[in-house]
Amino acid sequence: MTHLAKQALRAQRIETASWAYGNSGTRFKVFPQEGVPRDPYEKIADAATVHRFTGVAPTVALHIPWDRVADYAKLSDAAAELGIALGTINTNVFQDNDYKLGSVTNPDPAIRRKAIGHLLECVDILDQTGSRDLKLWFSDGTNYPGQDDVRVRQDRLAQALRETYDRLGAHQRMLLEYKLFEPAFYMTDVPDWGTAYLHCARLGDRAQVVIDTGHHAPGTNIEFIVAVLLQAGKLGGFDFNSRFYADDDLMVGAADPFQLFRIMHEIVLADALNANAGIAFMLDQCHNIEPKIPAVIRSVMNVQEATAKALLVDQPALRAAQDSGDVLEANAVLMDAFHTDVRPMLRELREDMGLDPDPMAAYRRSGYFEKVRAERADGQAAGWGA
Ligand code: PSV
Ligand code: MN
Ligand code: MN
Repeated sequence: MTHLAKQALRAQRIETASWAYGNSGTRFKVFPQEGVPRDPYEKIADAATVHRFTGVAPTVALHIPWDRVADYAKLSDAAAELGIALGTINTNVFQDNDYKLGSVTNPDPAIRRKAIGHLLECVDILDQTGSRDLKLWFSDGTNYPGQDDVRVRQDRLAQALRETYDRLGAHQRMLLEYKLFEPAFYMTDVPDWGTAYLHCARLGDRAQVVIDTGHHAPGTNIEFIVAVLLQAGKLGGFDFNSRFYADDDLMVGAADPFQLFRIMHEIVLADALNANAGIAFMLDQCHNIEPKIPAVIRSVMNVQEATAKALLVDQPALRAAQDSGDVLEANAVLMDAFHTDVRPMLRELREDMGLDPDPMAAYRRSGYFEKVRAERADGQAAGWGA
């Protein structure tokens, strides 16, 4: 591996999600786990543990109100003491009885006002945590044809986004996430990258699109969306996870490592890996049956492996094959990189970084799980929605 590729991997940053450390499940059942954090401070401690063993996950995203605390500056200080920082602030306008017919697109102006109030409150939180990004995902939509007017709802959405965007500070960004369906089953108000792009384009430079890899129809060419948004300067970041069927929120790289490689190849081609490019590489996952901290470590490693392979693509050879119309050679150049076993290189890199080459084994040996299992035996575990 070239020196430059190693440098890029060393500088890579992956943000973990606070909710990945808490209990989660499907609508059928949440299987509680031992040692799960009881509050945002303990979630941060778990995120710091992932960073300690991987060296590339120095920020953790919060979800409000799941991570509501009285003093965000204090939470930020606690994170700093553990060697990490608070990252993206995720809004939540999908878990209140008032939002049955939508939040910012609800037909009732009082409910729209309440939802916008939450978005603005989250910008206040950005100010306190020093975070850069506000991430918006709306469950808004309709279940039945005729239930509401599509264009009127788009106007309501645009107004809410405008008011929130105008409240952002100069160094803050708004990241708009789309999702094909669920919980709305007929029509979702932000169902695809085109709709998200349209709203962001109208708002201005600091509004960008987030690609959650689990939010597309089967067979969607996600790397194409990545390429197009990158070219338009409108890709703000990723919510990484894997899907077999719908929005499964499984570990990234578990279902389709080739897809993850193809996505990272587009990122590398556009030189968008480094922090200056402003792409947030976040995990949005739930570990329902597997132990949570090792699952997050595994996910971080999966992103690193896909990235390393993307960095190995022989770009001059690829370009030459493309330019000469050599279909098979172009494909072979890409596949050679994908089939390379990059794990030995990543072990070397970790050693260079002063880390254990095997983060999973190092975590297991550390005794962290046994420690928190004992410490957190009393009290209510934090969960999805808690
Ligand atoms: C919605 O499915 C989503 O992907 C959004 O990012 C939410 O904030 C998150 O899941 C909650 O887990
Ligand atoms: Mn997401
Ligand atoms: Mn999702």
